[in-house]
Amino acid sequence: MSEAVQTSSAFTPRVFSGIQPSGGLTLGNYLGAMKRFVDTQNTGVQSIYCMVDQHAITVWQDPENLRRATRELCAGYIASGLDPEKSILFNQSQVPEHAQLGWIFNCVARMGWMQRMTQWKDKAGKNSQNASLGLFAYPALMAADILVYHATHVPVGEDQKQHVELTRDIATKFNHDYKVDFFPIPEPVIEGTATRVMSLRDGSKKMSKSDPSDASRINLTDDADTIAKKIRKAKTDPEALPSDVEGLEGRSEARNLVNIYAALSETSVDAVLAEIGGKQFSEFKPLLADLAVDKLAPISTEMARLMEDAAEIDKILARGAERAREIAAPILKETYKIVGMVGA
Ligand code: AQP
Repeated sequence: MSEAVQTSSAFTPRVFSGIQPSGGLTLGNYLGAMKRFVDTQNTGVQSIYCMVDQHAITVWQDPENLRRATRELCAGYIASGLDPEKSILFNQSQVPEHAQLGWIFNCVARMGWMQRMTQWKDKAGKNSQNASLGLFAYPALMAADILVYHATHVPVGEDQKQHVELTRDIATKFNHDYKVDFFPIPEPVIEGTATRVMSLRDGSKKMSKSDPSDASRINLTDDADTIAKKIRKAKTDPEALPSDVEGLEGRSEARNLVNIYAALSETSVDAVLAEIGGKQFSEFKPLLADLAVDKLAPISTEMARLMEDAAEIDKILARGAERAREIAAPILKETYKIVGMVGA
């Protein structure tokens, strides 16, 4: 078991995380989440990975696209190295305990807590009156996603840290209000050099599947030429690359490309800078493009192969949902008893 998932709490270590099937997967999802899920799975700790389709519909999703994106995400998980026998892979809507516990957490979480969520502010923007109620309540459902498994560790990118902190607040308030020690207080696991992969067009913005500019991101389904072209066109500055980390200060685009290189080659930023310090971007970008193609092409080829058999993917998801329910159902039942719901 890695150091990151060791715990001193009374709860058995268990990892939960999810990704929204809200469009194509990006290099940000891969480095910030999927690659790390695979590393965690390989430590042997019980790992549960979800395609959070109920989160995805908090903003409009075309039904056919949602179906396809859910299967594609499942294919992406497997192509990245998740083994559906070792890890539990399923889509959220097929385990109703998430939404059931989510309702209880809607009654535990406070309006003020939700209003402070930066993702709500960013996504709802100035038009919050027109945003869905689901988008506002999203973090309470995310708390249920985690706590319905008594998960103790949540590997996420930097952008999800605040939501995991809210999950901790909800678990603490529930335990306090009902005078129980029922829910664990889960830890966000945010580690590595790529916890926040930035847009290739703007080093101050997160790389995101919903960014209107396709040039801002590398999609896991991009072919080698597209990857090379996007990296070639990535925004940079006119200076040569520095030889130490201090030299990246104030150079967000340069930092981003170096971080991506370090994460893909599984080495430190220091080691990368020792190798490439002094080079111009015109020399560094082809190295990065070759590395990205090398690492991502096998994933994209395997995803395409898996996508040819939708029935097989659906079978994997259905089996995963069954296994997930075996854990979630007794925890929800116990929650209902604690809350005082007759019949539980
Ligand atoms: N750019 C990123 N860098 C590092 N980690 C990232 N993650 C997403 N983008 C980056 C991590 O991927 C996991 C799943 O995220 P998600 O797809 O469920 O939601 P998101 O964070 O809102 O991702 P997107 O791409 O920005 O989706 P849209 O555009 O639909 O909102 C999380 O662990 C996240 O941290």
